[in-house]
Amino acid sequence: MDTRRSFIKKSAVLIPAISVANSVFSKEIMQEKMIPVVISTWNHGLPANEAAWQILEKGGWSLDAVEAGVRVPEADPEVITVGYGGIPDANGKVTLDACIMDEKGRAGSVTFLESIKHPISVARLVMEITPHVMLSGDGALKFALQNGFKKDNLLTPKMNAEWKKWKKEKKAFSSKINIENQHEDNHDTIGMLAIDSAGRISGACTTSGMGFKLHGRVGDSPIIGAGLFVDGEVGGAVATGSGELVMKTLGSFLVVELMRNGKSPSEACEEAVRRIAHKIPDYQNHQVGFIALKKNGEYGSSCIQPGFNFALKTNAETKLVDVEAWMKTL
Ligand code: SD4
Repeated sequence: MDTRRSFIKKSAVLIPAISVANSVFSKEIMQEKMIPVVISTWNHGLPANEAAWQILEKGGWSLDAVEAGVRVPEADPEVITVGYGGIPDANGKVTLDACIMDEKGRAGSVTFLESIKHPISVARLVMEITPHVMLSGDGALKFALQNGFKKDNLLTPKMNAEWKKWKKEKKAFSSKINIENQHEDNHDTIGMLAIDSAGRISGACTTSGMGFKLHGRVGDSPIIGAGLFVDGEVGGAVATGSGELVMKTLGSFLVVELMRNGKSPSEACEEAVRRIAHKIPDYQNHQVGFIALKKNGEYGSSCIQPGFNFALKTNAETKLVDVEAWMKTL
């Protein structure tokens, strides 16, 4: 079901080495090497980054890139945690959350949206043609249909069978997720951050959320400041994992604010993980991963448990980076 853990385990090298960062020359080298850049959560980020890169390499806008990027797993029925083919909720409905944000701080979001394959594009339209940030449920669906989106059945036969099995077994709801060796395969949002060659940063986040969640549950992913935050003067961050923990600590906003105050992306992500551990008593039963990108192209990540990784693409490299778990450093 999930090939993420089959990737080699190694510590992330999160900060590209720049030895003479103060000279004009080195700044030029840095720009050339580190921008454009795209990072995204989990191994489904690899094909998503490729789609984003097609726009970035032509000098396109990072907003177009992140939208195009996350549409890849949204449309892929094999990715069971995003869009079409996502794990349904307790009522057997696939309900989707997504949001998008650009370098000017413009933001759009949809929550609890059914029957639309590309919630990220609806979120972008909310941002572009309404005075609002967030539309939810039926209202979001009506808005999408009025604006030319078409209805699809997002529940694949495979996921319908999984749901029936889940119902029959009457398994107690579990929010344990993304944890190596105890994996329930029920989360794995894609969050993506990109900086284009003009230095503009954008982010997108889209998910079917926690598998077999209560009907109506909305996670962190469509909440600006929780699942995603971008500040064009600083950088951006996205979260994945147990949304409830991220919402209670406003994780992505926190990461960006820490970077504003001088922390590196890795330090900022680690501090946000530490905040969760400090505030939430049963954090050991959960996974949360953050990825962050600074305006200069520097990137970083941290997570609670082993098993989290993110995909990176720059002019120089394309790779999947395994992230060292914060709990392992204790
Ligand atoms: C949620 N944060 O709905 C999302 C799920 C997720 O990796 O990110 N999974 O809580």
